[in-house]
Amino acid sequence: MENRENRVLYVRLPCNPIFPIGVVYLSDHVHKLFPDVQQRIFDLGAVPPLDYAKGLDAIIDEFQPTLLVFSWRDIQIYAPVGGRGGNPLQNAFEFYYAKNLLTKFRGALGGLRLATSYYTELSRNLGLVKRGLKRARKYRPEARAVVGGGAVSVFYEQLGRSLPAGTVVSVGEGEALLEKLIKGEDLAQERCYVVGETVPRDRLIHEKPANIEKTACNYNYIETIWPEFSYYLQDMDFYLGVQTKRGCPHNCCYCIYTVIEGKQVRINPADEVVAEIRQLYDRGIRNFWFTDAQFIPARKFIDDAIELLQKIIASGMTDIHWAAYIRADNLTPELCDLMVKTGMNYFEIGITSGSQELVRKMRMGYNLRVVLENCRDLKAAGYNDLVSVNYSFNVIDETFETIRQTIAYHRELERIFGVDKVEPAIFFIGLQPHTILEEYAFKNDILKPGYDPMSLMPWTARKLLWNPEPLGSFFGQVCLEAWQRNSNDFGREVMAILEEKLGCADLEEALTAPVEVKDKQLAPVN
Ligand code: B12
Ligand code: SF4
Repeated sequence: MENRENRVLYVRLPCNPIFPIGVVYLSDHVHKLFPDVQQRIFDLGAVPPLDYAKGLDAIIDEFQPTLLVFSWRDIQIYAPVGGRGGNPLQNAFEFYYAKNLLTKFRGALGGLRLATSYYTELSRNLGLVKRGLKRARKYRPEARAVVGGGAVSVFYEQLGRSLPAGTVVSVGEGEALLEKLIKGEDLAQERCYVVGETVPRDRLIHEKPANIEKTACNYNYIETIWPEFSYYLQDMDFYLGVQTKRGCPHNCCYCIYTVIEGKQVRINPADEVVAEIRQLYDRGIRNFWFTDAQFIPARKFIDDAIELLQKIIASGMTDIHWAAYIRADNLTPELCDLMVKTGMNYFEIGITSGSQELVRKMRMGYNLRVVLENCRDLKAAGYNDLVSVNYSFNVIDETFETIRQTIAYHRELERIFGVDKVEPAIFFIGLQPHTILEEYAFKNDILKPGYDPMSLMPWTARKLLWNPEPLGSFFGQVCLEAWQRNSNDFGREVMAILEEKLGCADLEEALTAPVEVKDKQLAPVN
């Protein structure tokens, strides 16, 4: 029997203004099961930094929660774009690779600024959890804190060390865990541990998430527990999150999504997804981000994507736009047509490399030839908007030849969509725990088990920001030159410099992976 005294406060910890879909879904789920439980959402993503503590105190004084659900979205900030503490990649590269001492010094200063802001954010968020719990206990001595969200799922082992005893640390989806917390049931079977009482089980993150069928989020209810909801309705350029499925069956060597969400794909029923979009549409929203790890994770989910898009058309919501991560190897002409008709106007493909040989070595399961064919279909269907192609150089076995192949591949994508429509997003992999790449780093003595994946100390960060020698310094120089030439068009500059230095392979070479007797590098870990 549920404890009717439960008062649940969801605190989304500070974050760039991305719609807090995680806490919205959790509170919706709890409400559907326990309509009498009082709930409230408080989103620090919509609060100016100076007001974090004051705002948190005020909501706790007013609401007096018994359960504080802290949602922490992101921690890791290695990105090629301006992050919260500056451009992290540029600072790191200037520090590691600049030959000019002044630039190196600038990089060191930037890196220091970045590290300071990173550690400040970390301790500030941990401080908010402690502060919130302490204050809530003034009113309700039995109050409890539970932390979860993307950042916690990735760094659950490390974060527990700095949280108050008794805090529940959750991995992955939180629906089933909150259900048990509200019922006061034993948590032993859940993907979580309790600080100071239990330790995370070995391979906890690899455990399967609960199989819960998702229904349309009830936004009529959500707006009653979240007065600041309208903040996200004001900016019409904003993409609001809607989830259409969970899970990814692939094994890409650097990716942790497949572990967080699990390999089993769980489809949210199309009618429910459309009903959810409808509620937001009726509130004026026209831009949606399908927050799935992959919108079409494999060919066998093409029919589900088709069904959803057909139902969107049938619903009459013809003036919407949407974006998503798309595995472009899983498209058909019919699906392409529907994507264009339903208003897809941005997508990201994470092929990582334009060399089929490397794509295979990274265990990504992509056939690059098929990706090109499907992109041609998409263009033929009338797609004229942006595509962001994510490349990460130097993940494994990169050579000048494979770089030339990536350039050939990229130029072909430009021929298909138009130079101005294809945005090369150059990432360097930030090594994440529990990935096949981490295993590889252990086996090759690049990292030692027990390293701190959250460390931004230069000696660790240099390894986590994956750019190993012998090509590391070469890429370092190329990137520095690209920032110097035009930091606003970094990706295209990197491609141009690489082509100037190395030339471009024949496309056919890029698409053909020589058969190897065995992939020596990466052993699967699961
Ligand atoms: C879609 C997505 C994006 C989209 C978001 C679009 C949008 N408008 O919403 C885009 C492309 C913009 C994006 C950008 C970035 N992202 Co992103 N993104 C994702 C992705 C794939 C899904 C997130 C999502 O919305 N899921 C659906 C919702 C419903 O799930 P959820 O919010 O996670 O909530 C569930 C659980 O986490 C849990 N939960 C949440 N809170 C709590 C709290 C408690 C107490 C409990 C018990 C449970 C719980 O229950 C919820 C419901 O099941 C995840 C990876 C993944 N598969 O999870 C990465 C992920 C969240 N992103 C991540 C990062 C780092 C970023 C960037 C910062 C990357 C960068 N360096 O630039 C940027 C910038 C974001 C920003 N804040 O500015 C990281 C965060 C962890 C980390 N490494 O620090 C993740 C986990 C990927 C990863 N493994 O690295 N992202
Ligand atoms: S397809 Fe995407 S989400 Fe799935 S494992 Fe690969 S990188 Fe991760």
